[in-house]
Amino acid sequence: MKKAFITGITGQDGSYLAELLLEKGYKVYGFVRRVALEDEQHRMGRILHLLKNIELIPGTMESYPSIYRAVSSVKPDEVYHLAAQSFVSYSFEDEFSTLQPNISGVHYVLSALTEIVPKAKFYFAASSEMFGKVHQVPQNERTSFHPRSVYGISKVAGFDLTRNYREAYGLFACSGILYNHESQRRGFEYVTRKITSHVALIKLGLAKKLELGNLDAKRDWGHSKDYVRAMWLMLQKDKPDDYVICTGKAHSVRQFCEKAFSCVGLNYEDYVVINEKFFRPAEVDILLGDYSKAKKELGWEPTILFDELVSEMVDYDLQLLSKKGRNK
Ligand code: GDR
Repeated sequence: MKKAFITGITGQDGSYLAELLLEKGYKVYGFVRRVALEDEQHRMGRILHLLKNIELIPGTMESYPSIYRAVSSVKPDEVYHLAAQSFVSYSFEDEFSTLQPNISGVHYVLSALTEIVPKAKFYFAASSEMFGKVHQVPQNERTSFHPRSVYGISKVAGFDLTRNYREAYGLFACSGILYNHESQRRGFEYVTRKITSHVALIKLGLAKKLELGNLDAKRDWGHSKDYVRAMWLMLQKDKPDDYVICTGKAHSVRQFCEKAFSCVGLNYEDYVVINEKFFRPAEVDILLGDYSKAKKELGWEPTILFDELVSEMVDYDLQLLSKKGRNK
């Protein structure tokens, strides 16, 4: 039985990836903060249904000995490094708690693998935020990086570390340059879930308005379930490489609002209010990817596109809030 080790298993992608790997017959190990184990209902929300079938290893990404011990005890065949401070806005508020942990996290995992299981396959969650102030539209694997936040800078460093371990030490190390990917398991601070949860609140009469920042930013939004499949496919190849994973279609935050409110028969213009506090000091105006390489070499294509993604999220939030209302 193949063993997979996932950091960030309690997050959106970690939970979908764990489901996928269990379906494929893997033994799945998740590296989690000790506090997550102590506050199971709250922090494990996305993986509560999987807890019987996976093994959790407590530790911290900030400690090399902690990661070293976990890797030594599991001796994984595949490692998916998803853990990171991944909220871009927060990286402007506190640069230091994003840059250093995000970079050392990937470095520690790479180093531990090289020492303990040099034949293990490694996946790094890189990001379209590395393209930042884009040098071309659409972006592909050859487009140069120009990150616009400390978060983006940390991902460029992680990407370079991953490539360097591949080239210098022969590690099977891949980076997925993933564009924004969402789902009903997305955190509420990201713009998509903020919008869909407010659409539900407003529809049910529990809120009156939705405060947002830049409505003109454009993103290439896909579904997390599709994107975790791409992660797995990368590690099934004979040779490690880096891949752009996206849908090839961009929409603005405004269009996301328009679609989400229209799902419940409302007009976003009646509810959305601009608040300067949600603007970023340096914005990424447009991210649009080209997934031709992933299609050709991995046989990967997105199956859930914008309209379906938005309706799924709105429907889910409506159900969730209606259920909460009934249980009060
Ligand atoms: P992003 O996601 O920064 O692209 O990173 P987010 O959903 O936070 O922002 C997307 C765009 O929406 C604009 N925006 C707002 N964003 C938030 N969060 N809140 C608001 O009120 C708001 N109003 C407008 C933002 O300015 C931005 O342009 C996500 C994360 O998952 C990263 O970890 C990942 O690497 C990238 O996607 C690819």
